[in-house]
Amino acid sequence: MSAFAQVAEYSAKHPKPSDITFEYGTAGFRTIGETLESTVFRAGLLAALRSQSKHGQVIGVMITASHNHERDNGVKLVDSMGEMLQQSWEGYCTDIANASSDSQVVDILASIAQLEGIDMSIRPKVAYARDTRPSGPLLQAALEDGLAALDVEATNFGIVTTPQLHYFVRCLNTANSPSPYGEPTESGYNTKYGQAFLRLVDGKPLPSTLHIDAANGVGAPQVRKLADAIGSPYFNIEVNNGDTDTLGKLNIDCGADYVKSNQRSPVGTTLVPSGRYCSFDGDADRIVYYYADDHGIFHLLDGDKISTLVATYLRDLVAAAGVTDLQVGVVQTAYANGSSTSYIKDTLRLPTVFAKTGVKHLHHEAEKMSIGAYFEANGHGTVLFNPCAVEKLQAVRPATPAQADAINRLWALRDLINESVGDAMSDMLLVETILICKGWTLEQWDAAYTDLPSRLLKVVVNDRNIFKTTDAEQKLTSPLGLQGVVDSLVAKFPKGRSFVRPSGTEDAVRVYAEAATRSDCDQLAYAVAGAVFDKAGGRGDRPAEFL
Ligand code: G16
Repeated sequence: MSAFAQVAEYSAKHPKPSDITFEYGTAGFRTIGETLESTVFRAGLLAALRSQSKHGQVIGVMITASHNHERDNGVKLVDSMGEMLQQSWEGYCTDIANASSDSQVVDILASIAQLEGIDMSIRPKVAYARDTRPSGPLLQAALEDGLAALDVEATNFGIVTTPQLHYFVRCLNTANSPSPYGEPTESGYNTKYGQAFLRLVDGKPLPSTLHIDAANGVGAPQVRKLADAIGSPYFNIEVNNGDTDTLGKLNIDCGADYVKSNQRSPVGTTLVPSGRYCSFDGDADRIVYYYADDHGIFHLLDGDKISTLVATYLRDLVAAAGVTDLQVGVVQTAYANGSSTSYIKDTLRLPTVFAKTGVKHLHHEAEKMSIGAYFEANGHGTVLFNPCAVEKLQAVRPATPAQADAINRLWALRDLINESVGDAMSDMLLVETILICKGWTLEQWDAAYTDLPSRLLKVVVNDRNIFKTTDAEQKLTSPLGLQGVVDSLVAKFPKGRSFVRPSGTEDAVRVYAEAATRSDCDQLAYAVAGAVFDKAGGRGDRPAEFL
């Protein structure tokens, strides 16, 4: 009997909407939740094949639309070390999602199996989870049909954060290796990161309460469990926007994306000077911090500020450990504030490279560095220790107690960091650790450099696919002539910079601008957004002019 004998029958239960073309974008498929049934079913089939192509290793499937509106949902595959799906497979995902008939679904599976030389006798293994969205149960049922159609050994991790699923996949696939990553359970996750945190902060002065805006998403219950597991005044938190039961609240006027884009505190949070605040996004893979100064002015500590804090701390520890040939590097995207890039290059004197938006792109660049810190300005990122760096650290024979302490701290930091993907909870513990060890307030952290005023806008257009970019998405090659308009607008403003790119997670085009002053920055951002709207089929309201 063919390995695909049952696929057509199951597939018939999940017909593809004929009027939608799906694309595996920045972080998998994302669109209106109810339209994704066929796509999620087919993602299950693909996850099975991917597992077989990896000789039966576990592949992850996460059902989430992260920072998007609650009506959206999405699905992405997690590769065997907990990293984003290998890019050569993204095309397969798009192809199968768009197959127009059940028999075509089977044909595509057969052709991938042949192209990849897959041994169909291997029993596939898939681990899956979802976030709190209302369309989650429907899509989970579709996924389970896809897994049943290929007789997958499946593990349901329930409702967890996206980075927790990445962690579970890595744990499962390293369980019997010389370096197991951890126990693939929620409590294993909390114990691993919680214990590493306590090892690093033990004996230091206690920090004040951290107020966490959980975007009314899955991060709320999970961070409470983490706090219970840590059970120490070193992690004294208050969770706001933690309502996952009431429909219509997820990511609305709260969460990391709202705070970063609007540069203001989330709903329900009144900032008090010297208070400490952070926001997760809806699936807790991003984090930003913020505070109000003595005049009540809001200040954002975004992914750029996190990467500079972390890179500085790691650089100093590596130096204290006496490891001379270990270089800490930083990976950023075009959204990185110009001041952060200058600070990394000119003050920290660390190498920095640019990657396209999407942690999958940054991750690969960071892998090339000895210790690579990658963060998007939106607060999504982590740190990777290259295997060569690990070997070098293992080879060090400390000559002084200070050197031994630095090495111990580096090992503990590695245990504290979720190396599979950006993780709001693990990143939060990392930031907390550094602030506690340095005895810093958020204001002291912020003092390293001053951001140029920046603005991120969304423009809805008829067809975002006409937008093509080059140079790490900093220049448009299509629509023809639009980049020239952007360049001429940028030239009018001191320290002006702006770029336009199609979103890979929302049906919109993103416009970023920065300039020397807030007024110049906003004028530039709205002028560029207006040009995009006028010249590339803007829909709805034209971006409001800055007054
Ligand atoms: C996802 C990706 C991020 C990316 C963001 C926005 O985040 O994982 O790397 O920066 O989408 O992408 P785009 O500008 O293409 O829409 P999340 O938190 O939504 O999973």
